Amino acid sequence: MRLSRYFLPILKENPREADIVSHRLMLRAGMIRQQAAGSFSWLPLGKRVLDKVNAIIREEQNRAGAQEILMPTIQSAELWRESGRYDDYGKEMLRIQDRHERDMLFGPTNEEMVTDIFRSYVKSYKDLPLNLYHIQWKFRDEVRPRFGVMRSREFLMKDAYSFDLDYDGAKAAYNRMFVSYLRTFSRMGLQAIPMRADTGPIGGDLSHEFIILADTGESAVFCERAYLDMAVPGADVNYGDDGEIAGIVKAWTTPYAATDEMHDEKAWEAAPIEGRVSARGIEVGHIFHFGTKYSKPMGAKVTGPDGKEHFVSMGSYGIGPSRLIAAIIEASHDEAGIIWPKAVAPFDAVLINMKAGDPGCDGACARLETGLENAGLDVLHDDTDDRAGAKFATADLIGAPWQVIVGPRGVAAGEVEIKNRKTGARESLPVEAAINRLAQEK
Ligand code: 5CA
Repeated sequence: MRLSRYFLPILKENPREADIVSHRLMLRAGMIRQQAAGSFSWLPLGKRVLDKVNAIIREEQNRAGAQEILMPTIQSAELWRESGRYDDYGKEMLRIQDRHERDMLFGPTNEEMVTDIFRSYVKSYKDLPLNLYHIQWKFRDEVRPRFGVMRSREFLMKDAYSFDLDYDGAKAAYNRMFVSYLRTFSRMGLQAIPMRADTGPIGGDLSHEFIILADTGESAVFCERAYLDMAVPGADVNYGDDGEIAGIVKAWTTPYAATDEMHDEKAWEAAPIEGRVSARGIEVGHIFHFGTKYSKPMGAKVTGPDGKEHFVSMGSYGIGPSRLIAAIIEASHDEAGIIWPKAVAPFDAVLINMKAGDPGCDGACARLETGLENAGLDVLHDDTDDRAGAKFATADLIGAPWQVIVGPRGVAAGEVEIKNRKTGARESLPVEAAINRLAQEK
């Protein structure tokens, strides 16, 4: 991709409306644009990151046995009257009427709709377990939308919903999602800690929030340091083995970890004092078991092996991909800009032509661009005639893991420079060697 053709509206000045670093950097790097309070467009650079984040979420949901669907954003109030939540949800729900004056709403979540899908088709325990998810826009009329995409009104959510015959089945489904969340966040370079959490308007009796520790986080959290050294299960984890999965969940729920609302001072004081971390955190995922809260009022039941009808036991499992991107930036940046973890970087490398128009530099850049792309890397080629200083600042700001710097002196000596964005380490090497090196690092 040539930067001269790429829509990358970089801001030189710090935007005044941004209070936290992720919001500031997302605006400055031309990733997002605010359209109204708490509502954002995703520009090309931001959309690339969003797609990478969603791809990881999908892979890990599918690996854990969930199946992707896509439900509408606009829902009928009728369904929500069945569960009783139409009145309960309050002002956060955006209520709409269509031309026939039918009550509609912009979905803040999808428990009712997915329960309706389930009850229309599934009648026997033999079709269980079932877990359906989608990645879809939600709207919540937050009192205080703030911090950019961290707490917005319209935001993307991956929401999964599990259906099981009984509590044991539902607990196994909950555990599978728990483990898939550990893998999902870790693949994005994040250390997410599962914490006992309040269930709020979703309801139920068992719930964990997945929290990234960060000073700018909205929640006060309490956990043991032990979490910071725990190994996340590998891709070979066996989701078909309920015992193995339950073992992982046990290990990850044994040290103390709770959000403010669920904090238990007594249990906390029982933990060794030097291991206690009292911090702030960003909630990037939230999982719930709520049993028959929706299946009972909405009549979602199956025939069990005993020949009798059972209301299915359900859970729901959310991740906020848009918030996640802000959380990744909060966790990984420096003075100069964003430092993307490899797995979610919008580009693998920025190729900087220090003297566009110089035949030697142009030729080396063309070879590098083709070579790197053939090796499977996404490259942003800065072919503009900006000053070198501005080019370096842009490359640092948008935070691709590698920069390849091509200048007339290096080219005369047959070499280009590569720079690691995270460590700042630089190395000079011939074009072919640079291509091989970055291909290996990918
Ligand atoms: N139906 C359940 C689980 S699918 C649910 O709605 N859970 S939730 O309310 O906890 O939201 C799930 C995730 O969406 C949160 O963990 C968070 O990452 C994200 N999220 C929630 N509200 C916002 C918001 N206002 N802005 C950005 N992301 C949000």
